[in-house]
Amino acid sequence: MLQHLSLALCVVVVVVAKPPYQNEIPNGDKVPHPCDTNLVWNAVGHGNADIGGAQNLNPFGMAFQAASHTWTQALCQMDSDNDGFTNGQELGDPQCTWRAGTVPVWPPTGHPGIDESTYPCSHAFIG
Ligand SMILES: [Ca+2]
Repeated sequence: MLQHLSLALCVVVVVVAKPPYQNEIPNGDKVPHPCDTNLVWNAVGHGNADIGGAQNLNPFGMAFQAASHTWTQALCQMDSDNDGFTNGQELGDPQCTWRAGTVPVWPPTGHPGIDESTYPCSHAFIG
């Protein structure tokens, strides 16, 4: 019984915890899942939609880390996942004018760390 309660609490913590850098990139809490745009990829810089941490960074996460976790012109203009769209275009900041604490002008159009055209959606929810 105690094990079940502990597991349940862990699940609640994972679901409730807000990724720490969501507010440091435009639309960080609205990035669509490449397999289902009704779902949000919460851990934008990571290979798993909902699990962050220092490991399992995707190409955007590595670039964001290299930029000291700051939305810079260079990071905005970079195409981290090589899908033909800049990080700014995918996150709804095509002009690279967004600053932390402001509302982005446009909604996100894709995921900056995942090439949607090659993402294996049959394994999307395994991580
Ligand atoms: Ca993408």
